[in-house]
Amino acid sequence: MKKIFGLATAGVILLTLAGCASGGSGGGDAGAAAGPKPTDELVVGFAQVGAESGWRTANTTDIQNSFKDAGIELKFSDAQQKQENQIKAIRSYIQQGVDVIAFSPVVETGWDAVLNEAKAANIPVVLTDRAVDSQDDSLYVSFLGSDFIEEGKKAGQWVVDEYADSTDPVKIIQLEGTTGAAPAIDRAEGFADVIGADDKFEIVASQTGDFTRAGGKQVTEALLKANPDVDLIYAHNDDMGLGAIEAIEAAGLVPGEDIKIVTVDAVKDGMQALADGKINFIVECSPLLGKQLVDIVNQINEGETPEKRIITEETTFTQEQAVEALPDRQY
Ligand code: GYE
Repeated sequence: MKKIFGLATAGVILLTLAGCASGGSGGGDAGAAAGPKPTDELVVGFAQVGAESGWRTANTTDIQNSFKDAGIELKFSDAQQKQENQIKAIRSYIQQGVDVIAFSPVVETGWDAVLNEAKAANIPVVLTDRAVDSQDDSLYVSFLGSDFIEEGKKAGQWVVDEYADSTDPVKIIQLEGTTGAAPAIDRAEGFADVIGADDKFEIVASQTGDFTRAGGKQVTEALLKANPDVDLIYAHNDDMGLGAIEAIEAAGLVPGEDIKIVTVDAVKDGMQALADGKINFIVECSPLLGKQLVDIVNQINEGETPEKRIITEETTFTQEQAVEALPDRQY
């Protein structure tokens, strides 16, 4: 009985909100049809993955600052790496009738239902950082973020070059990102593609550390026991690489020498470890997506069509390059 009442109440609230949206200057298409809204009336809902890594913290800060600078209201939620929390946040943004919803999908699958709800409410959705694997690309306006396959390839290419003169087998441990997340899937794929050309490279173990430092440490501790003769660790982000450093040192070995480490991200702590010789190579993944996201929101408001795929520009760092870049590194 209570449940039925609750549902009925929710229905009334939804209807009321829908009424407001179509009656006022409106969200989504309604806004575009009526002409652009003044910037200070725009409201954007952002559903963040969590705060699992240095990258994520830098990404959150950059997005919040960029919207503040642009004078656009940003509603922000942290899903603590749980898809159900992100779905709840997106539903609440739909109910509130925001003008644009942006989110970084924690995993690739399982978004069609909620994205169809946003579409039905005429609220444009922008994907930032991570992709969804939906077949229906009308469910989002634009996808802004890195090419993770390319990042995996760059990591693989460094490994191939580093061991070019070696004929011995090269044993590799892979620390994977969050299971099912686009960067975990694609960074594994790009890396495997490149090292696969030579069968001296062998991934002896591959396990998720959930993109966290604690996860990287714990998994490395366990995997080192089973594979004491490993040559290299490929971590899908800096934080897991930093966790691996702790585990390697605790095992009485020297990170960067006894066991080489390649990571992705190039956040400050990672760059420091690279400059200190504890990491050997970092593939950059830029978390600074805020300004481009503001641009996309403005384009939508003006009734323009943003590019469907906007790829972030990024580079790579050797130990020497990290020493040079560190003093100016903002995050
Ligand atoms: O590499 C990792 C973070 O999705 C690109 O998520 C992002 C990844 C980033 O937790 O550090």
